[in-house]
Amino acid sequence: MLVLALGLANARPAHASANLVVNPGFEQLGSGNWPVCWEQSGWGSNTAAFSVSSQSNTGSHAMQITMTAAGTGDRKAMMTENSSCAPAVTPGHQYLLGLDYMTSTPDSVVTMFRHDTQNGWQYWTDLKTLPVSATYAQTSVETPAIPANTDMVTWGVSIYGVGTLVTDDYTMYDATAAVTGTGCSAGTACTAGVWQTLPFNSPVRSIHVVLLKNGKILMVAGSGNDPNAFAAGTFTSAVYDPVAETFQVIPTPSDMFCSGHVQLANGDVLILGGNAAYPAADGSHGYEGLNSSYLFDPDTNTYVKVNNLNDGHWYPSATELGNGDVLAFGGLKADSTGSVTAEYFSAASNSWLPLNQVNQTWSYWGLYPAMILRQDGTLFYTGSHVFGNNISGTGSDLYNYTTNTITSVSGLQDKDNRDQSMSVLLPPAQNQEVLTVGGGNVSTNVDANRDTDLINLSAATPTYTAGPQLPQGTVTGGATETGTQGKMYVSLVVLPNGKVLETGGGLHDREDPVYEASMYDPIANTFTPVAADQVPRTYHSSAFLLPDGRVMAIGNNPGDGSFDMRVSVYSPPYLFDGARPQITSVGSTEWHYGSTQTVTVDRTVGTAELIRPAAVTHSSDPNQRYVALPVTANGNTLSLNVTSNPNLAPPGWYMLFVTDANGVPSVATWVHLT
Ligand SMILES: [Cu+2]
Repeated sequence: MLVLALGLANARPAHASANLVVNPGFEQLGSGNWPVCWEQSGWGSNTAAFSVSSQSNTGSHAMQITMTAAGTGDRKAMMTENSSCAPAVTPGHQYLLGLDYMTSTPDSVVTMFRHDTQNGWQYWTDLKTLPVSATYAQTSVETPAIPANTDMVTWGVSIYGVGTLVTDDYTMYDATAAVTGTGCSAGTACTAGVWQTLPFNSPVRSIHVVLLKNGKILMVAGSGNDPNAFAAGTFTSAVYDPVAETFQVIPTPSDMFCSGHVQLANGDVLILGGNAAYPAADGSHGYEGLNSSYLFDPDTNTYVKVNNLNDGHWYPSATELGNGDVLAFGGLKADSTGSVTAEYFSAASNSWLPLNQVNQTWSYWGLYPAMILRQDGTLFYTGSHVFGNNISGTGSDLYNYTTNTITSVSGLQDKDNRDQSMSVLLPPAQNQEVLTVGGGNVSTNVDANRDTDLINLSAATPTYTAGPQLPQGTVTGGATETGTQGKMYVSLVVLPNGKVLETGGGLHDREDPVYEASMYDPIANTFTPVAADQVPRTYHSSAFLLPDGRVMAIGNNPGDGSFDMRVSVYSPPYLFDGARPQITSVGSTEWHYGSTQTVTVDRTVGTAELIRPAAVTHSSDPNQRYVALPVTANGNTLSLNVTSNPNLAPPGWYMLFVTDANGVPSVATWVHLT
């Protein structure tokens, strides 16, 4: 049974880094209704009882320890000593610890353990005795510099006198004073980053992921590729709060399994199509596309129906235009054949236009065709799609909706083996360069390839050219890929340092996951291997940027029909490379095209950028983009130049990052561009 927790407003100030404590408010309960990532600890001769208390500071739970007989030693609730739960730390850094507490005994003290890379877990230090308080008090303490050879710590509050201690809302931030040029002391994390498998699972089959304007994450399963759930009419989705680490399951009105999705200018999520039927046992029909459409409102966490599409669409893609309208294409229609109907959502009328008001070329663009908006307002079909051969011709086109014309683009390598490839508009969007990576073919079941292709869309005649080959990884069992073996269902994630994380995927459709990740540098045109996610991420998986600068990966639906509910989080090398800059104020969060915006920061930064929040599924997020904001600095006050071209940054909510000269980004602030 899933424990629901409604996030309450958190009065804490913003911090420059992510909270390193997992399950900080005890909202995630595991076996025995005990908080995941917390363990009962202590030593000596005394009598005490642990319990999860409803006397919470925020959320629903708090941690209570009552000592009825003191003697020797202590009792404490500690973060569990494993890599999923214990905060990872960097030697030499200092950390600011915080919590809310009530205690009736003066014998309560914040206690810290460290994990020595040679000698294992050991007691490190006591940090602060907590004054008696009958109501919730907030306390914080800074650690000494972390000793050498320490990669993780745990901490908690020890009680060693008779009384009751209640604690909640633990925080831990890297508080290292700003230093530049001192380099990274975190070992391999400095170049490879670190993956963490979270200690709790998604409550739903997270096939679709949309990052919302409030920093929470909509995860949509619909029937979740489970015909029994479909037959029972059981459709699910959930909203995950990555700060509180809580899930809220959302009533879901239709089977949005393999639908399309895109954020509108106001932050609502437009969801289109989905699954009207699973294939019939007698083979009389295949998957059938749904023609219904909904808006998901992040303010109320509800779906509101809008008018139907003109056609059914299972596996459609949707691209927001510079005027805030949406063009959608592709997928299978109600009779299981490919839909050739372009669909146009008018933001002004909040509805899909009737067929006679939509320009049509009656072209078939495939399933989840990657349609990227160009700076001139036309679209680029990159060649990335799902299931079988590509469209006929060269497999890639320029498409002008207004003039209703299509121009083929040459140069895409091996165009019929780009099924389940991924494309991304490279940072910055102003350069108009697209990268397409990998792919295979579900019908012929060839090994997925290592091809990458680059194109400059601002050229007079844009033409793909071959890029460097993808690095190779290992498959299950540990064998290393050879020859031309690469990946399909690969994910590409734009990062605030202007690079692109390439992660996940498999050698074949729904099987043979490949364990490999790399960092693509658009300036050097190189892929540099980094640490790999240890969870397989193939069919129905997604990876996406979090507002705190980490990357989350979720989902995997192998051929046996199972679904991997684990959640991975990647901390890129930039999170280990010195202190992070901080956005200390934003003049306004309502931004307009062509304006100059003022923000203040805590120290010198190099760049500022807007990154559009993810709306990703099936290696497809054609709206993903990083828009550079030219900076004029006057001390710590920055004037940011906002593009006057809405086609470079379609209207909506964006994550504003600042990044220092070493590529270390701030945590994002949300701004609304219209
Ligand atoms: Cu699917």
